[in-house]
Amino acid sequence: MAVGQVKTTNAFPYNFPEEKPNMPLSAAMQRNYDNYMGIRPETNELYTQFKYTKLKGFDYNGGDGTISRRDPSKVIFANGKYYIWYTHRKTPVPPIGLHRAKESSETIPSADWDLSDIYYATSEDGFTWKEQGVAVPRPPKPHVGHRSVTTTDILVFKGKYYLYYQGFTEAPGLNGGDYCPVAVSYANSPDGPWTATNKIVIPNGKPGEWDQHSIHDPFPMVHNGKIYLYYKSDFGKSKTTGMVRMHGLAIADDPLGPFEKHPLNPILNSGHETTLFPFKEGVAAFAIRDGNESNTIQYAKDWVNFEIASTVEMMPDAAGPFIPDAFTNTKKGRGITWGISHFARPHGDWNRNHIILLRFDCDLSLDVEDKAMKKHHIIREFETILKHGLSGNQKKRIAKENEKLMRQ
Ligand code: AAL
Repeated sequence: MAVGQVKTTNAFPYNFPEEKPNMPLSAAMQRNYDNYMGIRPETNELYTQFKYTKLKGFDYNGGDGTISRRDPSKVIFANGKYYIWYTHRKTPVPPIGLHRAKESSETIPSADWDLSDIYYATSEDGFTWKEQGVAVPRPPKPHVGHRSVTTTDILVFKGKYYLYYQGFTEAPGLNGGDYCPVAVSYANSPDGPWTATNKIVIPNGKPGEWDQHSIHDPFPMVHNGKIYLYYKSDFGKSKTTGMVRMHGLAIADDPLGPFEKHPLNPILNSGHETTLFPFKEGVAAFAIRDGNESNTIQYAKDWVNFEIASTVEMMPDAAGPFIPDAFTNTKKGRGITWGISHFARPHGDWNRNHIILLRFDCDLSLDVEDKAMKKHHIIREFETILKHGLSGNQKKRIAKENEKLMRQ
């Protein structure tokens, strides 16, 4: 062969074939055709960017850490307006931290979600909100949740409203991390009044089981005429590693239970708070922040066995999307375009620790075609990169490695 000539047989074409070509393909190319809803992010219905907007209408006492709003429910539309429910903490002092839980009291919170009640707010545009006050307060002792009721989510089923939430009977952190099962309250209207069952509806696992300490972030939807409630648990802490966070599923015929935990739990190996929505015949889930597959959106055709559907950036924390078909028992989920999420320590100061609610927008919808949301690569500020600088110890380690090489 002459110099400069390349021997190619059957090279992959320059014009990207929309269909999987009939030719030998690498594992990566097989995956690109087989595993995603589009062969590039622009055509992948489960790929999106996220845009953020500050909400109007909430006061945080100048951000001094005495008021927190976090872990919003999904958004629902009822009575001509949008509704959200969320954890609301108003304490004389900011939280002292999980590691100092023993110093907490009836007025001094350990974690940001300690000593909290469930509040709600309404809006006509999703940007300006009016806080309506408490929906579910902490019940009196000894009922589940008397220490704190937090991290709620809403279900609408056969004309009734149900709020599921974490019920604490001790300060978070007292026994390492959180210790909480899930409780439920119900009402005939989203404005209440709410009746607390004062019973545990999703219990912690038995000692030794993965979800023995916490049932976090309950997230109910309706599928196959049943309540499909996804949740997260923290587990697997060892001497050298932190907690693992994975998600499970519990299913019931009746919103008040009994709920049966799925035998394949955990069903999502990554993620922190739960965010899901019906999509086509299946369900899509956000895997944010933690785990081998964090920063992905995943899809389970059968609502149980999830596969990675896209890799995304800057995902919303604790997102509660507006999901018009969350409770319609749909087999043709249409997806989502916005919701409410939260942002921790907007000022970056642990001594004034609190969380604020925030709006996110995206295009994970079969009904919207927003090209700007399908762009890839977020341009980061130089300052952000510099904040992730090397520590003193890392610099010392590098100096040692250099020295070792020089001596050779
Ligand atoms: C989160 C959630 C749960 C945890 C705590 C408050 O964001 O996973 O709600 O208990 O942190």
